[in-house]
Amino acid sequence: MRFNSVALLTALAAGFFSQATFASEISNRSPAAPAAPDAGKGAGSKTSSSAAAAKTTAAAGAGTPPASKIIKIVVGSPDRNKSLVFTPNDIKAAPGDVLQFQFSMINHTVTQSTFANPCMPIAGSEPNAAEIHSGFVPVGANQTTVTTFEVPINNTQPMYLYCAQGPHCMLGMVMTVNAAANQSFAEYKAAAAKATANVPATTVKGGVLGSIPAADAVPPPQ
Ligand SMILES: *[C@@H]1O[C@H](CO)[C@@H](O)[C@H](O)[C@H]1NC(C)=O
Ligand SMILES: *[C@@H]1O[C@H](CO)[C@@H](O)[C@H](O)[C@H]1NC(C)=O
Ligand SMILES: *[C@@H]1O[C@H](CO)[C@@H](O)[C@H](O)[C@H]1NC(C)=O
Ligand SMILES: *[C@@H]1O[C@H](CO)[C@@H](O)[C@H](O)[C@H]1NC(C)=O
Ligand SMILES: *[C@@H]1O[C@H](CO)[C@@H](O)[C@H](O)[C@H]1NC(C)=O
Ligand SMILES: [Cu+2]
Repeated sequence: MRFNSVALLTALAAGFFSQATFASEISNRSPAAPAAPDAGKGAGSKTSSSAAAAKTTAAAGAGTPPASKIIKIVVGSPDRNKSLVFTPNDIKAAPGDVLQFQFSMINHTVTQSTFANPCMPIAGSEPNAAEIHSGFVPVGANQTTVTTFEVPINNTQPMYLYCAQGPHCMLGMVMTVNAAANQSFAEYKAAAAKATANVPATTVKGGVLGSIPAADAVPPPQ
């Protein structure tokens, strides 16, 4: 555990982002949204172990393709009142790149769906697909580390990703990687807004959980 006790974790989670604030954020975004989940209940059992590998980009010689890069994605936003987003949320990535999701606030997931069935795990639509799911990553107040989920990119196939917490997917907490022109981020987000359920995947898959010092995360916690 990253925390001293379940009680401390629960207190931190509740104090960090109160129900009132959460409800107000939800209502600002969508009056018709389902009720917010109980932010303070339960305790995550995630054991974020070793620090993420300090990846360095490979030295690129003349004439070689661009070096692979780490693409940092904040699961949230610097503006906590508009934090139910991925930042950035519509990206291009090349084979060899690594998506580094940084869980800086609240209690989110990054989970893969198909374009056609947003807010649903991809395995429900394509049982043999590679699947991305970070699991729920709660963040306590004043945490000195930020949990990361690193996903290596193997091809240029479009990926459609969402947060499976409460109604976050319907509220626009979605993102695309190499989205097709005719299956764009905007179209995916619009389809997600009409989803009737937000379903997490069952197993952490497709990436590696780790942690980095909070001071190294973008944006640094306030
Ligand atoms: C995070 O969210 C999940 C799903 O709603 C919940 O089961 C878990 O208890 C939450 N963790 C914390 C610490 O609030
Ligand atoms: C964020 O929301 C809180 C609660 O609704 C409000 O008091 C505060 O002024 C807001 N901050 C900004 C920058 O809008
Ligand atoms: C977090 O830090 C702030 C500012 O230093 C402090 O006021 C607050 O009590 C701390 N919260 C917890 C749960 O430690
Ligand atoms: C999107 O365009 C590609 C070709 O560029 C085509 O194969 C595919 O069927 C199109 N998808 C939709 C949903 O129109
Ligand atoms: C790329 O391949 C690795 C190793 O099989 C896998 O863990 C990862 O999830 C794959 N990336 C994507 C985006 O599917
Ligand atoms: Cu979320």
